[in-house]
Amino acid sequence: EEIMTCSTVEDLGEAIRSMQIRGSGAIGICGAYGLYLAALVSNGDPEAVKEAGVLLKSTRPTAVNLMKTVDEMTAAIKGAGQELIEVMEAKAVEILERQLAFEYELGRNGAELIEDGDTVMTHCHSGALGGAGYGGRALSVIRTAHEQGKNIHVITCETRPYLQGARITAYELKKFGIPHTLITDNMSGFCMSTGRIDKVVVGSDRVSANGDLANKVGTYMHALAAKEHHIPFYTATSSHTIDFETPSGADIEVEMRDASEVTHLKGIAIAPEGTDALYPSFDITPNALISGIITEKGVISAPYSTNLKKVNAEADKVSQ
Ligand code: RUB
Repeated sequence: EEIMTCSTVEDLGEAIRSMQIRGSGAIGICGAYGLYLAALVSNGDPEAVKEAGVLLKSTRPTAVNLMKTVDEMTAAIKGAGQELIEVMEAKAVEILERQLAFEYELGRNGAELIEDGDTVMTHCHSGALGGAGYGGRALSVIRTAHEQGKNIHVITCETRPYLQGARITAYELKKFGIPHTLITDNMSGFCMSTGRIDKVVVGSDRVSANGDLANKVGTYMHALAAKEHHIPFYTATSSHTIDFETPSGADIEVEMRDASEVTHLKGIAIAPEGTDALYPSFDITPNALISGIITEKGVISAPYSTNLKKVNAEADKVSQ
């Protein structure tokens, strides 16, 4: 495993932009530690820390955790005085520890939905490297069910064009010793229609106030197929990823990435030169297709507008 070093906030921003660090949980943690890094390299200059927050927030627009952790760190600048470096360090550690605790809790809540013998499909990578600890969000549910002794099998989707499902999810499933099968994204309908999938659990980059879900592009298509085949479709998230400022999925900004990431694979052209291509990095799954939203506070079911608010009322401070 290669270790990458980011010595400046610019390095970190570039690492996020270029997908060296990705997944909503991981980039949220980068928001926190990025501001701590800015405090260190500027020798405790509050303006430099605020600027670092603006830079980091601009790297990827869809995942809300990054916005929230930067805001939380920025709010802590006020009143820090001479102790800015220490305050930033303590806050970043608090945010990381909270995220790990939430991942663990939501994993336990979600695992209750998984039965012995289930085959669970997931998309992209919502896993250990993402959340840094117990298993990210979707993988936390899967890993907890596996560790409870349930005999489960995972179908991981390749996730074109960045192949997170093949490169990272399959790697982590192997590491955790969880039996799995890799499919390309266009095989989920076949697998569902032939009884090969019992449940779908995906991560989330943002859940709007009405329960619409922004997650890696392809998620919507899997949710549609799951609905048609009466297969429960869950997102594993946390109260921090629920964005009450955003009324519905239509209001979520979907990051559009460079089309060359579709026309080229590791620098090799896979389409004729000049081919027009599109790369929406995420898509929106309407709440009607979601069977439940798994959080550290429990599994939330429809009607989401009402039930998510109840969770918010309980989450008196932002959580991850
Ligand atoms: C990653 C993605 C993941 C969510 C949740 O997209 O869509 O499903 O971020 O991940 P990208 P986690 O690779 O473009 O960042 O549960 O690890 O936060």
